[in-house]
Amino acid sequence: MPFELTIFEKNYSSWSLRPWLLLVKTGAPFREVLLRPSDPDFRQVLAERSPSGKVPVLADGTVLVWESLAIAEYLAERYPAAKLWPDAADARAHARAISAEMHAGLAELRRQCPMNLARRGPIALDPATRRDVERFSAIVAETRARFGAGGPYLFGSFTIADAMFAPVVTRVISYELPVSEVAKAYVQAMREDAAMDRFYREAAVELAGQAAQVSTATGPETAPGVDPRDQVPARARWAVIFHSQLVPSPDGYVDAADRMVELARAQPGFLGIASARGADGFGVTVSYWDSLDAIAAFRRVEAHAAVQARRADFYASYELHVARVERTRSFST
Ligand SMILES: N[C@@H](CCC(=O)N[C@@H](CS)C(=O)NCC(=O)O)C(=O)O
Repeated sequence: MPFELTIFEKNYSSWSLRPWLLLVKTGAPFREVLLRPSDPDFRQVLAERSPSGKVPVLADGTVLVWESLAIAEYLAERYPAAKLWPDAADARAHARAISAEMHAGLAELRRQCPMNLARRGPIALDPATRRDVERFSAIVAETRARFGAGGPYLFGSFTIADAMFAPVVTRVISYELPVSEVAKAYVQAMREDAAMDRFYREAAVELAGQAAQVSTATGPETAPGVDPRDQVPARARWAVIFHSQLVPSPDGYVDAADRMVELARAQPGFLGIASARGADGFGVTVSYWDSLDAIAAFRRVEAHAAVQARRADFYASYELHVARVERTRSFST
């Protein structure tokens, strides 16, 4: 029976990327179960498939493995020939240390730069995020110098450590993060990896498929931070409608708006966003959520409150409405 790997949408799910890459590297046949937060029975299916209520989850017959590092260890044991850990004991210890550090750390980088494969463009980094980016460069430099001879990956050939850092690699690309030259070369090698490239391509296909089922707001100009490929899922249940008039040349607004969209995307229960703003500074943003709780939780996010505290710097006026989505229709050519 082939493995079954339960994951979320590839464009956004950093945790899904890691075991997916490793499964591809083993060459083992596997069936992918893709869950979308916009599916009506999403919570129920997730609860049935995952003891922790999170993805990824690997099912091997009756054996169920959740947590990405545990899945990686399981695959390394099942497929010794794939050499998912380095052979030498010192390299293996180092690989385990940096993999665990990644699994438990680099939190600010993960928070400020959520994975979004379709995104391109820099943002203003918080000091703590900058430190995480520097730590990434340092890890790559040390690991490549000590163990990297023999190939372009951290330990020469592809290992679990590369899979663990793969989502950081995508963030370096998406947010054009300032990394060292050695780290840049590593990021490029990872992006060119055949399995990684397949993940990017499949993510793009999934996004395009979503776009085909949705209705899209149009306007003279896309608001800052909103990726035009982020579309509104057909089964959204709650909408937050925000219309606003900007003050002339609001200082820092573009970064703040960009940040809000990234934060929203990282929230459980976020389904999509559509936004447009005219040259006169009047704009409408509609975000879609799976519950009122999700909207309330987003309101409580600290960074959100920080932007609200600056609202007089950005807005001459705004109105915000929370509405239930009763029906959705879509059209696309
Ligand atoms: N430590 C876990 C983290 C898994 C995780 O946070 N997964 C996210 C998706 S990328 C999730 O399932 N979130 C669902 C939720 O929080 O409702 C691992 O290594 O697998």
